[in-house]
Amino acid sequence: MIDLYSWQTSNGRKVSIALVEMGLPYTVHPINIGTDDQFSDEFTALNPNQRIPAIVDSDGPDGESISVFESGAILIYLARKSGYFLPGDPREEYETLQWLMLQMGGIGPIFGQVHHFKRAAKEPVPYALERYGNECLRLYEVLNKRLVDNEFIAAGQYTIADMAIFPWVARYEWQDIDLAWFSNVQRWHENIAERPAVSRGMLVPPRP
Ligand SMILES: N[C@@H](CCC(=O)N[C@@H](CS)C(=O)NCC(=O)O)C(=O)O
Repeated sequence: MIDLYSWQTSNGRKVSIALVEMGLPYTVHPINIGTDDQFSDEFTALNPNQRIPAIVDSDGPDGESISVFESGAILIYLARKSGYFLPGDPREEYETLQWLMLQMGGIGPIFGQVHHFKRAAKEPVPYALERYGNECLRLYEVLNKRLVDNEFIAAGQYTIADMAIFPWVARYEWQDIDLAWFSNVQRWHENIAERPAVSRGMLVPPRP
């Protein structure tokens, strides 16, 4: 059994989408980041970086319990455990991992800054809005070009790279992005959003 420590955010949703897609049984433990649950001693023991998501799998690779934090590492862990959504062919595997890393190192951090400066900053910071807004647009263009001839992000199939990127693109309204500007991303977004496992995973943990 897998214990999932998460909240309904883009990084949390990547992992709940993956768990549902892979059909892995799990128990969700809400970590309300609005009330600072991520700083509790219990959660800090799981993730010293004090950010959701984290998982504990009582049946790790060696049969012993294992805990994993960082959503990208968790996605790789779950894909390897289930045998789904990370291709076994090495070329396809690296193609998937490079797009996953672009999400982890680029899309997530940049879109996160856009969300912060557009929605949460105590005062408008024009330079930050321009810098992160431009980089956000550039990343949408990278995705749009990638999806011209590709139904999915990597390896010609639905993978953990799609699961990682989807919840960030799903926040396009927070970024003041009109998906019609990026027609290939729009098509991809609609396609992924229609998956029943994605709809379910997006709602984990249920809001109080
Ligand atoms: N690189 C980390 C980022 C995790 C992250 O930033 N999580 C956010 C929610 S999306 C969080 O826990 N924020 C709480 C805080 O900032 O204190 C991952 O992908 O797991």
